[in-house]
Amino acid sequence: MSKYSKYVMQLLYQHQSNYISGQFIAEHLSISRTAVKKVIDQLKSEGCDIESINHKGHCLIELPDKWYSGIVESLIDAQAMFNHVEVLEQIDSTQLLAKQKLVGNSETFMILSDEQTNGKGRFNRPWDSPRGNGLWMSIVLRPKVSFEMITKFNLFMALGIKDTMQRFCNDKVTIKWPNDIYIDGRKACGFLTEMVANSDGIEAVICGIGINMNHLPDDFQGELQQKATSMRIHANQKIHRYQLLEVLIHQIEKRYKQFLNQPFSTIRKEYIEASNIWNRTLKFTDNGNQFQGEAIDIDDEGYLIVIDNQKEYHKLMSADIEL
Ligand code: BT5
Repeated sequence: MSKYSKYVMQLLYQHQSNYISGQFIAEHLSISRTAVKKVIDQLKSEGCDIESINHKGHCLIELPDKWYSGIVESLIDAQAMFNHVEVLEQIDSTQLLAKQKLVGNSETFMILSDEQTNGKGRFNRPWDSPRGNGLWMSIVLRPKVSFEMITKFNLFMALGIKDTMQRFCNDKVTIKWPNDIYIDGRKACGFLTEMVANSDGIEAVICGIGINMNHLPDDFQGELQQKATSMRIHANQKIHRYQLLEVLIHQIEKRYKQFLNQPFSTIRKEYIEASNIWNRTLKFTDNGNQFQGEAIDIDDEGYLIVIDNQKEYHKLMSADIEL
């Protein structure tokens, strides 16, 4: 990709639905009109819907269905939450890259990739992240809090992600404590929060979010055919990735501010109402210990209170739950 393609895309996006001339772009970027034409041709060959009319210029007719840093940066700039953003076509895992990139600096940032070849869930489980259909992203934040707060962070993020997805879906979007977002009994999103901490507190929080955005039922393979779903299936239309990203970043920012300033108790009721684990027998795995029981509450600290089949109480900070 030409080094100017980012800036040409940025200009086209900023003037979206208007025509901008090759001359205008050339002057803006201090490059020749021939160079501009080359970049525009390249973007078109990648599938971008750009209309070029003689004496009028170029117009981005529709936002592309692929991440472009020129557009993502314009969206993120407006939010001012991250120092920088990285947009990739392919990576093993945005989460692994984020963990490498946070070392030796104190920056906040976001990494998005069209595809992950080795996406990871919790406990190193695989996360299916094919090209085109998903939002695969990791964010790095630097809250000045103690490391016990990481669980609270995860609870706030869950509501932000759930609210974002609900904005686009007709069916009810719910949280499966602590790390999944469900629609109609199937998993549509998984997220995980990791951290780098020392005795003074947290150095960085790394939150990886995988949202099945535009899969059709046949796009899921193997066990996922029975277990997974996507936003599109419950929106009855294709999801515009940049609209989704914009709402998601806005929600993350809102919930992050809440996390920094409010105790979990202020969102506890909202979280309980958004959860799909109540009034049913569940299978729990907590540190290798398996039992069946019923979740009865989430307390003010964010612990899940469970009563097992032997009528014993458990207070869980994190666990695997099978619905
Ligand atoms: C999660 O783990 O649900 C957290 C997933 C986080 C993925 C994001 S994508 C961006 C960032 N980069 C990464 O490498 N990771 C993060 P867990 O609760 O362990 O769930 C994993 C299980 O979900 C797998 O064992 C499968 O059963 C199922 N699964 C895998 N891919 C899926 C998908 N695309 N949709 C629904 N379920 C999936």
